[in-house]
Amino acid sequence: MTAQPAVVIIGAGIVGCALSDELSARGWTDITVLEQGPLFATGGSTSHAPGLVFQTNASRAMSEFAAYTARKYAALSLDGRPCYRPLGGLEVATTPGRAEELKRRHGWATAWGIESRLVDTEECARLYPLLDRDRVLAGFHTPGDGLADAVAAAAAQARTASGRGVRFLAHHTVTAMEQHAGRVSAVVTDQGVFRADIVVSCAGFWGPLIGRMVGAELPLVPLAHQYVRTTPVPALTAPGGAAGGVAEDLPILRHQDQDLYFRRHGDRIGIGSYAHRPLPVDLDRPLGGGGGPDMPSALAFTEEDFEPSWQESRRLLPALGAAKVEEGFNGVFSFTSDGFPLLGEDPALPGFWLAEAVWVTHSAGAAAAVAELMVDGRSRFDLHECEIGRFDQVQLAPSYTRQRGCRNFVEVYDILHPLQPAEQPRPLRVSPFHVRQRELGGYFLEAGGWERPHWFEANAGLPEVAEVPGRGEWASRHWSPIAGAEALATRRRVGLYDMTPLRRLEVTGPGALALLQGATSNQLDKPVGTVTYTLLLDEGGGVCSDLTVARLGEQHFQVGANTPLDLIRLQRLLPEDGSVQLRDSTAGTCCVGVWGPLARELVQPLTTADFSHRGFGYFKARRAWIGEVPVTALRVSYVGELGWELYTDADCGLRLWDTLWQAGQPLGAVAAGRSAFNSLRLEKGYRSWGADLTAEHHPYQAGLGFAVRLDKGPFTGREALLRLKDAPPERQLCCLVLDDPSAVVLGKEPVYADGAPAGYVTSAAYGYSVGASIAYAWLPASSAAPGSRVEIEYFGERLPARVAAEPLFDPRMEAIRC
Ligand code: FFO
Repeated sequence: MTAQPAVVIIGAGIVGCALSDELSARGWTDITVLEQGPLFATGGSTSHAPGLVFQTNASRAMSEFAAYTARKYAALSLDGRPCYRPLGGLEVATTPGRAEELKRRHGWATAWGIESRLVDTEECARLYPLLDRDRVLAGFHTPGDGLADAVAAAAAQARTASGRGVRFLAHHTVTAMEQHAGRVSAVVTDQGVFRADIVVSCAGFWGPLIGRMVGAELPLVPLAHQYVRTTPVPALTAPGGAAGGVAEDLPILRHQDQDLYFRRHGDRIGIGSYAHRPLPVDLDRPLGGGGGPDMPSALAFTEEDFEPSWQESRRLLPALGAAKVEEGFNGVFSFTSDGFPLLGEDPALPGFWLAEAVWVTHSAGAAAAVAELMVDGRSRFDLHECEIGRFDQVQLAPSYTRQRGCRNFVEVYDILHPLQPAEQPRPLRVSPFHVRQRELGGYFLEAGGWERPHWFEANAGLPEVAEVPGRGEWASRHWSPIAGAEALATRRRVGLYDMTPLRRLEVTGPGALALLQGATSNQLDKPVGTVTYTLLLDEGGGVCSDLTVARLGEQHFQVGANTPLDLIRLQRLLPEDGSVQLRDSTAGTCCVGVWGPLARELVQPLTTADFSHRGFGYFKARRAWIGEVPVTALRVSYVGELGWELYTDADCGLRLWDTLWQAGQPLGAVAAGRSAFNSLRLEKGYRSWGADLTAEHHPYQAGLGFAVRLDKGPFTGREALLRLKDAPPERQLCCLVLDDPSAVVLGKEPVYADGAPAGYVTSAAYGYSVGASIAYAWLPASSAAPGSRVEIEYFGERLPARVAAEPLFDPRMEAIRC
């Protein structure tokens, strides 16, 4: 590919236009934007979008996309008309539960650097005089939120891009994609063929149709969502009228208790509703648009669906008075199975990129992220929640996408506990131990399609249960004191943990070592039988994943990984000579972690292999039989105890579990769940990639410098690390201990240093064996020294905490190297 690849962008909605601007601003100008409709009111979701930009989101990346969008559009104008009005955003609570939720949202905003404040009823009424103040309990105000004119913002960005040479072609319908030598090579339209080195689908809810042209099943479901405009509302215009006259700059408003949002259109109010039944759209049938030929994405209004929302709108805003719904439509836009956009390059087809399922709210930020990935190979945003390769095959089934997408529509404004799993479709993936886990009364939550026991009711009788302290209502959800007892039993005796969902990759062949050496940071050229903890880095030194690499043979490695993106990253580095084979072996195999001071007493009698400390050292691997079951045993423990991960094929899994279980009974072994697991690993200070660190962080600031060997030869990220090694890090991952051991936080809370927001919590748990409430957090270096005093804001309260020396448990490694 030349330095200036030929780029074809499909779709001139707000995402395609923003991307053309972001790419051309970075010097890429050989860009053609193909649009099936007219320019720039194309008829897609952008054309009917009400344009509200609420920045606050549980996801930091999504908040940052929105903040970027607000900043960018605030500086845009089209023919002298501004494209964005920073009217501020107001969310109101009409129930006590929502009032609490607004405090949590204020926490996210503060953690992610978005200006916001919690306001009382009076202030809500002052900001939004149309409200019925008797119904409003509290509010959350974000002054930087606002209203984008989506079509104008698209056009303005397109105009800038055109000035740099980008071409925009209306009325070009894409009909096929051509490929050459394993890459995308051209886009075929009804008006001719366009050669391309890179194709980016920004086709919005039509994305699945484009995906199909290259054999990709996109986890995107188009859903209709109702939007209406009222007849004129006198209170909006009458000075000194019912509402005492209403300022021009009425904020955008959300009433999440009833799934509603509101904006002003001059003397009218626009109302959007998520309160109705999900209305998925089948792209294989004519859309039956109510909005005319130029507005296929606006479907006919189904009045009966809106009726309850209209009544609720009138209750919240009595000033609607005699106004009526003047016009309405069911506007189609994109939902995904996990609520995040689809960004990045399709792992199966080099050159085919996606920027789909992006709402106007996030449009410029998501486009900037994709442009950065394309031009620089990395982005300033943490994209792991958004990258297209994040799904396993089971999560791409059309019926999965539809069920999850519809669920996300229903839950869009719901109060969601961080552990709350989706209920459908379940169970999807189960380990071979699932039947036993059910017999033991497992409390299952779901992650990545896997059923994962968080604790077992069968352990309710453990004496340790009485030692476990209580906690607040929110932190008690999806939690039980039994989990604490399982953690303590692990530290005192031994626990069996189902590690089957831990992703495993097999790397074999004459080039296997060289591939892994070049891809990761630690020295892997070690004797057969060695396990190494190592990091997958990007060119900038950002940590894309942390891995364990077990050398099972000269040319045979088993890699313990995190997400499907790890496999993709390694696949992209595969040599063309076929000297390396790489596959994900997670499905079809299973793993039990046997950990605790009695682990050796449990396992040794079951095997003829030597499991003594001398015979089987820490971070070593070997093949063995446990009873009749052939296993690969790794002496690795993410909970910080003596013990092994025992891997076998799925067919023998149940036998392995039963063998270990029986041998464990006289020793007081317990089956233990994820809840105990997470507590133990935080006590031990082990990082969880994706929560505690991401590609935004480099190893030194994350406390992982020990996994870097700069002298081992070239590897991705080495040059960057040479620069970063001695530079004092601006911020560091820190271990915090809360003063009040009964105050348990859950993650994503803001941390204050010297009274000002300074960082955010990544993971948190109560540490049962150390008797402390633990929170890991990113903090500026000035506040990162052990002993520093900080505060964690939790539901609006500031909880005092201190930075502690880590790890809290077994810093001298006596429990684990014995
Ligand atoms: N692979 C295996 N086999 N087991 C795991 O639990 C995990 N992980 C991720 C992904 N791969 C895995 C990696 N996270 C340690 C810390 C974090 C891990 C895995 C292992 C660990 O034992 N660190 C020790 C030893 C370091 C060393 O000797 O180099 C330490 O930091 O002291 C689970 O998420």
